[in-house]
Amino acid sequence: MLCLPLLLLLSGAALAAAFPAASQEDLEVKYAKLAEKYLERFYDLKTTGKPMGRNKKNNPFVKKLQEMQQFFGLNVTGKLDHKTIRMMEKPRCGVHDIGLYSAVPKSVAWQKNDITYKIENFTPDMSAADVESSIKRAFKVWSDVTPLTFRRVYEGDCDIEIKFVTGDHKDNSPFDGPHGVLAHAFQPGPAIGGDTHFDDDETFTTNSQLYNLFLVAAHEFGHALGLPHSTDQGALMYPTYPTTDPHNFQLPQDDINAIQSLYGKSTNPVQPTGPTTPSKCDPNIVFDAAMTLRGELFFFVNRFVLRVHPRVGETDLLFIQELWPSLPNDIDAVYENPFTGENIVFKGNKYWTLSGFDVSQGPRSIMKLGFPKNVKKIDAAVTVEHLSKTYFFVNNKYYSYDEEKQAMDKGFPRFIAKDFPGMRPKIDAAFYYQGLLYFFQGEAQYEFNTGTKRIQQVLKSNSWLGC
Ligand SMILES: [Ca+2]
Ligand SMILES: [Ca+2]
Ligand SMILES: [Ca+2]
Ligand SMILES: [Zn+2]
Ligand SMILES: [Zn+2]
Repeated sequence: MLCLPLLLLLSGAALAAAFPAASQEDLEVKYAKLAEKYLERFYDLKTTGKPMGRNKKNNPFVKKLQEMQQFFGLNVTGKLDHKTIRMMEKPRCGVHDIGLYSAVPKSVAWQKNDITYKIENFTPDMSAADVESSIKRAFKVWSDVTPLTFRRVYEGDCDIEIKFVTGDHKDNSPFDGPHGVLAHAFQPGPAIGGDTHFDDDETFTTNSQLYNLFLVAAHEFGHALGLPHSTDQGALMYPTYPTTDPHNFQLPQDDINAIQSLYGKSTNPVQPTGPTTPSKCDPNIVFDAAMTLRGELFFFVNRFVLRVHPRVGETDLLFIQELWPSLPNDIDAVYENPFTGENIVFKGNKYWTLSGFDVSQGPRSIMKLGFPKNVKKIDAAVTVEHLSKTYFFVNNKYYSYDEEKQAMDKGFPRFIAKDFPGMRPKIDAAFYYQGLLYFFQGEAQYEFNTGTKRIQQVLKSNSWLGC
């Protein structure tokens, strides 16, 4: 199940490259229905039941499609391209992306801090105790960052009524069977206000199998408390099912800001903070690691990877685990071994071997590569292809690994400053591209020529990202 989105992603990219013209028409025909339904449901497109033309001026379909592309940070083309279709096919929340909250001028928040909830029924997918603890933990996500408290009641009135239902369940928002819409919730208010419904045609879980009930519930309770969808791809309130390890979940800063704007700050003396989503055009962007892979460039930043086709100039922001589900976040270093086609990823004193998009081995100890015991972490790694050497940068020194002999070179570590004149420690990330080395340090990037041993150019760290 987990590898399905990736397969779509790869085949989609390949198709787009191979048949650009023919496939656009095919896409429009093949996915017209899906797209109309999607835009009707989430973007308030008015349909007549008849197929919609595409060519009229001020075409409502095109307008709504552009709105959707804008919301998800896609290229705003007004056309059904592969990326747009892929986004529409993702499992998501049933609440509108626009309209629902903007129609209400303000104060969709509860006018009190003690909120009550009731669990009306349970899903057969999990034990009752697991449902209860997932729900409790999902509320805690929000009570940890606000003055709100959540109290469970077993009968009588409550604010947030929680139910597992299927298909049409008499609230004008029928569920759609497996996948697609996973759940929905109503904004604060009397009666149905705040109520949260889960589509029981889904399989709900306590682990990283689809769909983790805690993650779905935490998102829905955001709505039940008055939050709309966020356009921040890393936010819990982004409309699609999150690519996040449910066991190490941390509420992103975007969601903390949103909920605190409704209910105020936490009563904790130390204000909680959360992870932020990198923005490729942020001039202060700093990379954890960088690599090439089959001609593309990959820049790692906390939970994310920015994937760039240098020729096309398009940049995609993806979760690391969307591409490599078993890799950790916050990696230290990565390099492509051009001789084996493998990529090696480092975090702390461990490394993983990737072959394409599969993790083929690991984690293993870096001592296996010949590092001495005192090396606990690698700052950056890069293979210089024409020398058959891989350099590992550790503080102010570097190690050289012979890819042919598969062993560390003698006489290392050496000082970075000595062999890479002009480069100061520490190096954040490095990659090798078309005969040149690129070093990243804070917001700066150094283009280094190994032949002349000189820095040829100083660039901004995000110069590859098409800003
Ligand atoms: Ca209610
Ligand atoms: Ca569904
Ligand atoms: Ca690094
Ligand atoms: Zn939602
Ligand atoms: Zn419902």
